[in-house]
Amino acid sequence: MGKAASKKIADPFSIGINLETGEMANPARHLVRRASDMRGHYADPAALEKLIKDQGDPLHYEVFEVPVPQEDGELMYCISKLQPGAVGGEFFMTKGHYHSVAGTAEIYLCIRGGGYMLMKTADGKSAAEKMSRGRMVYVPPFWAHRSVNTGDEPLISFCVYPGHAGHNYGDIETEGFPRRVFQANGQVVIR
Ligand code: S6P
Ligand code: ZN
Repeated sequence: MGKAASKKIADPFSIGINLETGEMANPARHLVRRASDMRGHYADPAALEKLIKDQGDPLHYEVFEVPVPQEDGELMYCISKLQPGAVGGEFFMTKGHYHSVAGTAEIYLCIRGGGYMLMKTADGKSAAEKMSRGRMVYVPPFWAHRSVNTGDEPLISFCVYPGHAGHNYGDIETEGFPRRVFQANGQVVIR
């Protein structure tokens, strides 16, 4: 008897995603991160505090999801929407995470805006892949990933990853990523 026979088989479904705005029909989960949620992540903490004070703790990024069972064999999907801006010259970015089940990959299809996906492994490798409309970034198993918006409009991506992957913020808050993305004299600079 196959595995499917021992488990209730779910019904297929489909949803609409607006490819201009990233809006997902009836998202069941809406994660919101504001500037104050990003403490500890930018190179210039004083600039972040100034932004929080001057701009009333502005929206940083949102994730819209319709959760599927968090099980091996399922595929979780979401829309990630990262606002444009900078903190002390460092472009707005997501916190970044490994997956709790470290050997699980993720696909990001950029549908609007531009930026980079910064990635690192626990044993010291580092990578940056460009994100732009119509470009797909493959995050292999074991790579922590953080997106960075270098444009002047929201960076919107459609993400797909295994249902049981989970999030592990591990060493991100203490060590960050080896590379950061800044604006300098109107240029995008990865240091
Ligand atoms: C999940 C996927 C995204 C991120 C989202 C927020 O594996 O990579 O849904 O959760 O972009 O990022 P973070 O780093 O704050 O969880
Ligand atoms: Zn992920």
